[in-house]
Amino acid sequence: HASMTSEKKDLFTVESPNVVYTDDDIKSKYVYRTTSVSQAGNGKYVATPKETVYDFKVERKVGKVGMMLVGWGGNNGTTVTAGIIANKRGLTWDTREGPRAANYYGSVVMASTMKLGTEAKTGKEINIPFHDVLPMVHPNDLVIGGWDISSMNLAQAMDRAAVLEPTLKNLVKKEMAEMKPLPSIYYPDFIAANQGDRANNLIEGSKACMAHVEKLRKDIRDFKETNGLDKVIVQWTANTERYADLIDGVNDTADNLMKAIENGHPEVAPSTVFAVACILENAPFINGSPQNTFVPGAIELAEKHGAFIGGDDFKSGQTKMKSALVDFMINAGLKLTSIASYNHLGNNDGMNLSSQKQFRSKEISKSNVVDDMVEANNILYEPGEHPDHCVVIKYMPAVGDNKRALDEYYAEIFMGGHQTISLFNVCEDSLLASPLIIDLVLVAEMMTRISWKTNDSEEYKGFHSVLSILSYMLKAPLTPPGTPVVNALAKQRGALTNIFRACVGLQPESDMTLEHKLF
Ligand code: NAI
Ligand code: DG6
Repeated sequence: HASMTSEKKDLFTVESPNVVYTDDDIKSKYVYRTTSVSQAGNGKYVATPKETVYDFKVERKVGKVGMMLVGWGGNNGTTVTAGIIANKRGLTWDTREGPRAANYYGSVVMASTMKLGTEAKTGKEINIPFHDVLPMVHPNDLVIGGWDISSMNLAQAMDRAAVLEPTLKNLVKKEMAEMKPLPSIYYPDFIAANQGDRANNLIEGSKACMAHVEKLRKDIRDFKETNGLDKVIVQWTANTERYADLIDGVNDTADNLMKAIENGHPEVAPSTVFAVACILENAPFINGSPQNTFVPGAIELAEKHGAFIGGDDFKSGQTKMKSALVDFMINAGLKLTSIASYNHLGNNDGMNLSSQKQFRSKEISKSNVVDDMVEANNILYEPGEHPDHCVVIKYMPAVGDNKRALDEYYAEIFMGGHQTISLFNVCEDSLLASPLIIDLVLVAEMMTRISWKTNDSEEYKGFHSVLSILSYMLKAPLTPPGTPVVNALAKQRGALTNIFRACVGLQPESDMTLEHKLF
């Protein structure tokens, strides 16, 4: 159950000569074991075990953390805010099914556990909350703010979203009415024309310019100062934009992107302007929508400044299921031949996506999510062969936030037989997305306090600017340029949990359980 208080002591310590605790840090020496493969002349592979020793350092002081949402007055923004307030205050409310209490269900960090190890005496598995593996910020302690092109205060916006029970809304209404989104930048060409009516809270100007970058930077600094924050994490949970055209000389390099902003080039999206402002302000920026916010120039800018970025597009229901189910099917040796993915929804996101260019951004992020699993199995698939994959989204106002998703997975099985798996998934979209927003902030914040070095270097440094460790929460994971994208859900979770374990000098969870098999 959710705890109202965020204060707690370490749940465990690691007893090892490779792990040192000081008041400020946890330092670990970690042997990273991989397998290096080369192909011999005869076409055979040679696999060589490889060991690299890394030193990790985790800052133990969490500090005071702010979360700023772009699109704060939307369904996700209002739902996650109300959810955090409800958890902070330990609220319970009546529903037609009886009382309900605030929780963080759906958050990997707050509501899932990780195996710490095996109890010496009993051989019993000991599992601990994910949140206890490293010293992480508690969502109840986040200071929340943000921007929206709509001026509604958060209480009105929560009513407009029509996601939460009235009994719960009544309990948080007063606090939320005090919360007002900052004016934002609005370049009408990037989101659907049907959004125009709500755009009444705007910073002047309808294309990118340095004044916009500077204003957003100032907003972040002011928020930090007013609330006495140590750091701010910014997340785009605003409308899905259309893709920006990739143009040489405009958004291909960091310098060109900055020049394009100075010159007011019309192909620079609002989300990219936010990304640039955050990079320059060294505030981690995560894109929860599918558009190509991180044009090559934005990635290069982040690398230059050593600023953290992550994206793209929250992976909440249909796609999360897909990246788990396809992982299972292909790894079970079943030849998936087609996926038909249909959904309809009636919230403002659905209305925006009813416009072709914005739908296209979502179609791209929803379509590439099985590529790595297909490519990895050269028994089932010839090079270049791919299952048919069709994505349809329809706007159906009546169902509101209660998205309906229907999927048919069609596979070839033993001896030319067929298997059809049909899924029907119904739930409030924003109640799945809100915990992801929390996880993304918590993990991104954690990454600002982890550094590493190799044996032969003196200086610790941060992880790469592109935080691919966030992949589990995202449909189209952004990875450092030239590095592979992993979509398989189990592998994504493995990366997240095992990197956290490595930071306290623990081996990856191998699931071999030899202790129960060899005696
Ligand atoms: P929403 O339409 O309710 O909220 C978006 C908010 O962004 C609106 O309040 C709008 O006024 C505001 N906005 C638009 N342009 C803006 C700008 N330039 N600056 C500041 N605010 C701006 O949508 P919802 O349901 O909250 O979803 C938000 C985003 O998250 C969408 O792009 C959606 O595709 C994406 N997403 C949602 C998921 C879910 O399960 N709810 C999952 C995956 C992605
Ligand atoms: C229609 O599909 C609306 C979208 O914003 C999705 O609800 C959202 O991207 C979540 O998608 P998924 O595939 O993770 O459920």
